[in-house]
Amino acid sequence: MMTISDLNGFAVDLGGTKTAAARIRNGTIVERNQIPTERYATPDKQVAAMGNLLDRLGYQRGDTLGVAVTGRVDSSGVWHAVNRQTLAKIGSVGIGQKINSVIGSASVTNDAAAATLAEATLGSGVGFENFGYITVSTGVGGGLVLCRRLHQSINGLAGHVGFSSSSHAHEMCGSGRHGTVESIASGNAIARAAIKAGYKGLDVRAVFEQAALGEDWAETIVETSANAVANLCADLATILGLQAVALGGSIGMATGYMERVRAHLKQLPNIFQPKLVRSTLGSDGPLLGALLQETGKY
Ligand code: BMX
Repeated sequence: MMTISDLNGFAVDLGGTKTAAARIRNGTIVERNQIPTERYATPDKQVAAMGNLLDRLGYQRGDTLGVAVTGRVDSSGVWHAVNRQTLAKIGSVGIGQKINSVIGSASVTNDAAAATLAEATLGSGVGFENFGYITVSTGVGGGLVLCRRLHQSINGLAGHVGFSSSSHAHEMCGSGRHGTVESIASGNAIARAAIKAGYKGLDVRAVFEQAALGEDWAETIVETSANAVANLCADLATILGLQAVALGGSIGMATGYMERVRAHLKQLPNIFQPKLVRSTLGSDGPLLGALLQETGKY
């Protein structure tokens, strides 16, 4: 596996549930701080939170900094939450400019795209010409490497695989699109399904524990999520000829989840089954990828 020994600097990962910052030396995270993400915080508050985390790591204006955020970031550096239920106050935010004036110069990229870049450069995607990454987390995000390049679009939506439709999904998604993969498979969807099943107050971890104990209602919820993600993998392989898909995110990497996805994939004809691999970088992926993006070392 390739290592990037001269990857040095700082990175921030603002996800739907947590915001993390890291100091990176020779391609390795040497120090990290994390706080819960405030769902209803204004853009200014989100940037202030990033700045506080970086201060604690010794960041100083002028240091190399890469930032990854949940939501799409267009080519002008404007940040939009695609799913407004995840970040209520993020409409069209000139995030690049804000970070520049409050913290310092940084490139800003989508969190899953950053993780994809890191996996393709340093992790589970090394060696594949056409590779996909899916994070099953607060939302369902992703990224695509086509002909060894991270595929990006002017509007920043490319790779947002969680907003494709699923035959398993029947509800409105916070993106405004009906029946998306995210609306049935994500952490938020699993928590909503538990409430609907009459188990208010249980978090996603508890739903997984109940599924492992053989509770039918929880088993159905987790299985439906895994089935939707398996079919997403098959769709991506069909449309793009992906050789491999890596699964990441707190749910994607939860014990037994990938095995469930694999079992559903195995029911399909071989040609629709990309190689399914586990993310090797885990929650370090968006941080390393954000810095890779900033330094252009990929
Ligand atoms: C959503 C979308 C993506 C993001 C993905 C995973 C929003 C706010 N986010 O699909 O941009 O990459 O979730 O994000 O629209 P996470 O918050 O689960 O890490």
